[in-house]
Amino acid sequence: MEPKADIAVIGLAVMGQNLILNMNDHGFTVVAYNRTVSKVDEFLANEAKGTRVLGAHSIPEMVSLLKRPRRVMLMVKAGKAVDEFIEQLLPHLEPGDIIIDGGNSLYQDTMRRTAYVESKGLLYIGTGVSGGEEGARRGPSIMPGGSPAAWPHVKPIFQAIAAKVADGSPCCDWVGENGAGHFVKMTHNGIEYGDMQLICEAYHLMKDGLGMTPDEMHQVFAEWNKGELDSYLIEITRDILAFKDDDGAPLVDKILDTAGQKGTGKWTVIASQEMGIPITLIAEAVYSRCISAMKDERVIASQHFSGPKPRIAGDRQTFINDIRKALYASKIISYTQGYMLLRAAAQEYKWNLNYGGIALMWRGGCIIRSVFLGKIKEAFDKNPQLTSLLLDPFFKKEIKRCASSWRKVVATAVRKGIPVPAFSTALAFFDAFRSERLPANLLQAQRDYFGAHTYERVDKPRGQFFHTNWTGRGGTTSASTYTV
Ligand code: NBP
Repeated sequence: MEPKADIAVIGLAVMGQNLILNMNDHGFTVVAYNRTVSKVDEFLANEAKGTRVLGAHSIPEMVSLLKRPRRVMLMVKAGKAVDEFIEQLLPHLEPGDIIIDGGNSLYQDTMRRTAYVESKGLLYIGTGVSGGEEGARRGPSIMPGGSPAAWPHVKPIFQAIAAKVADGSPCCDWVGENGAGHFVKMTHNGIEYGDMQLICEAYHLMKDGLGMTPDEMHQVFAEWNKGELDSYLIEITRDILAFKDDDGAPLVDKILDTAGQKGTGKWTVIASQEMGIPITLIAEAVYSRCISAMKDERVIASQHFSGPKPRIAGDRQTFINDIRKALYASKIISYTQGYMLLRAAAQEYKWNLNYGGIALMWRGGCIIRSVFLGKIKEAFDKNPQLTSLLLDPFFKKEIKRCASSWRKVVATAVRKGIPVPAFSTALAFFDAFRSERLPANLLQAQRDYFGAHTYERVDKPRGQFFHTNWTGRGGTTSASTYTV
């Protein structure tokens, strides 16, 4: 019998199953396989019943059902499982066949795997898939990178199943070589951490500062979702705030205030540290989850320290508008920082990233989808060489429009003892970024004082380094000048 399947998907958890059904809806024949093989039959008998989906009970059977070049997509837990499946697949595949990893793999792993699989004559794709269960089923955002020669073979399937924006463009395009797709997905997840933290800080200010109920905040988020903040995360926050438990009380009030994390936010911050890019907002978002998880310690500390009364005086609606503008301005900073990281990675790894194309991929289907990303796409369409989003005329105008509200919200939160780490780090970044002169002259003097690390002078050309014998006891030898 002629092999007839277009693609195999390994991994029948929530993402794999829904992607398979999505591919099936778009006319592709998919073979399903899973480490625990009984899940294949369960899937065929339930979710995939009445579809064209085929089941395989072994890797050789799965491969025998595939058209050439064979396309095998892994939707399994990131890490060891991916390496193990690659090893199991290689003996059964041929040069030109394609292994695709659609999980949340670390981009350095994808770089290593691309080189390894290519060394065996095969092609490799590491792709970000965002949108959770609903996205996988109805249209995710897909961010593929890896072996460029694999892309034409995968493009028709990926672009068919991806989310589409209003003009029909798919939220999926080629990102770049080796780990580029997973790097972009990781940065997306980092930005998602930041967006979520900003919303939580707005909620905290309204709840404790303005004494608002979940129903009242539901109305505010419903309103915000009609304007510049229109996005999936604002929309789900609106719905969460209206959701009632069985007893009719708001469910959100009964959820323990400890946040979990699976690592992609942390990876983004590690990458930013390695590349020297100040991703301060995402870092605060990650640390905010960490401090939330220290519940027992917080409970003890709360018995030792009291703070100012949180209630904020003045016109409530005016302050709600200020919070909206503070959130919006902080979000602009977060995306500015995220794009700085993408630019640094592109330079480091020689990826030719299409920044507007990335905004388009994030515009629909994924968790950070928003109207705002359309504006980022416009900014890069107008100027593909844009070095900072803040310098785009639209975002420059928006930041200026929001600045006084942003300062008022951060200052009020500090006075009232309500933590707003993401709002305030965004403002601090903005103030530092717009400063022609920072106090690093003193810092460099300190470094030279204790470690002979040298300094440059304002009255001499850049690149000339000086050392001063500050105490009269030191010598004239300086340390070498390098930056890590
Ligand atoms: P999980 O991340 O829960 O992974 C479940 C799958 O991994 C099952 O097929 C399981 O097989 C397999 N697996 C595990 Br666990 N350990 C394995 C091992 N050592 N060897 C072989 N297979 C192993 O599923 P998911 O939530 O559908 O996510 C799949 C991938 O997509 C992950 O990388 C995830 O980070 C990423 N992702 C998830 C989401 C989301 O919203 N859930 C969104 C975007 C991306 P078994 O049935 O035999 O245990």
